[in-house]
Amino acid sequence: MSMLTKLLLTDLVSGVNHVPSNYIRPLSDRPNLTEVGKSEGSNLIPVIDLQGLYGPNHSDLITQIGLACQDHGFFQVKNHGVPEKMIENVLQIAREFFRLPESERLKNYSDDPSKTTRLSTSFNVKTEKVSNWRDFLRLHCYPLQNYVHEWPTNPPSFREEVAEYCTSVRGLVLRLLSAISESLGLDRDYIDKQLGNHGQHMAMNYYPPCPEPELTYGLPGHTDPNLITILLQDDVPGLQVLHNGKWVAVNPIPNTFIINIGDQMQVISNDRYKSVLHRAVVNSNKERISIPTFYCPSPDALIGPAPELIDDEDNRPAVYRKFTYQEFYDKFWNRGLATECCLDMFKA
Ligand SMILES: *[C@@H]1O[C@H](CO)[C@@H](O)[C@H](O)[C@H]1NC(C)=O
Ligand SMILES: *[C@@H]1O[C@H](CO)[C@@H](O)[C@H](O)[C@H]1NC(C)=O
Ligand SMILES: *[C@@H]1O[C@H](CO)[C@@H](O)[C@H](O)[C@H]1NC(C)=O
Ligand SMILES: O=C(O)CCC(=O)C(=O)O
Repeated sequence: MSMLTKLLLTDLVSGVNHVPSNYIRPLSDRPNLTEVGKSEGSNLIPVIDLQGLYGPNHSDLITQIGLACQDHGFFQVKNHGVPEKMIENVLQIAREFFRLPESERLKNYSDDPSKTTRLSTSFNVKTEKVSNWRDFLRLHCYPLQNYVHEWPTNPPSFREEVAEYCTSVRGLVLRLLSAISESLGLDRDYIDKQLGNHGQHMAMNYYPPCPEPELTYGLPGHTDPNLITILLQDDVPGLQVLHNGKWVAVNPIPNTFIINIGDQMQVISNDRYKSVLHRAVVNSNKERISIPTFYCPSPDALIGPAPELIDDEDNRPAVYRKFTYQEFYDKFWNRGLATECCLDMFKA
């Protein structure tokens, strides 16, 4: 048996007709794939055109962004400034990486979440009871020069192309942080200044086709522990967001990023903006790739509600105590993607 054991899902699944038992969720915890709404009408995850951010419609755009953060915790952006070619390239590189021979991919395998560059599977194989239908390559990418030398060298253009993508996405993040600060009535550089030296991580998620997608998840419902996430998905649906108690599918729109508020933004905004549950489901026909960029404080940064958003007389006391991002992040990885929000452990 041990000779057949595979570290990565990608190498385990070719040719299986059934989901192996360790991927099967208990009955009460399976995705009901027929009960999912579409992102349209009153479920609509807003699509915001960032072109308007620097023109006469500036304040209108700030209002739209603020409402999306408050009501959905999610929005989509177009005219975001990241070149289309760069987006195509990074998706193609991820696709090629997961197609490399097992021995080549395994050069980067690790099940230790504290490693800054690693290929792994599921979520946290050391702590979880049920596995998830996903392999992922996780990279730290800011400051770039501290990490690029750890990245894969195969495909040969990996380091160069992914580095360019990371830098471009970081520019988008900084523009969004300024807009979000403004939408909260804070100085435009307020959030930027709370993040210490800043951190940027990225995942390349690979979800192979699954023979029985109703039994398992690519990723079960979770909120993101970081500040803000910039998600790129390929053209295969799979992302679902919880809105008004219902799961809503956010189907791909070409050349559009999905932005979601993470736990740290919920804290800084003193609960005005919401870090919302989302999940990835799998399908029986097609592999799916998604590439989230997780922007975060540096580990030593002290995070807490913005003083301007606390008012003890006006029924807005501080909802959270202050903590370092390191403390939060350790709790997140050790807890194993439980749906109950990690944030509850940091209430004032
Ligand atoms: C899924 O949801 C539909 C619609 O609400 C319901 O009819 C069906 O019984 C549910 N399926 C399962 C397996 O729970
Ligand atoms: C500003 O917004 C209005 C209404 O949404 C739109 O018609 C107009 O084209 C926008 N102007 C610019 C410069 O984007
Ligand atoms: C990842 O793999 C590349 C080869 O593609 C190697 O040069 C690099 O050192 C590996 N990084 C880690 C952290 O194992
Ligand atoms: O694959 C997706 O669309 C969602 C990915 C995600 O939520 C994550 O990596 O945390």
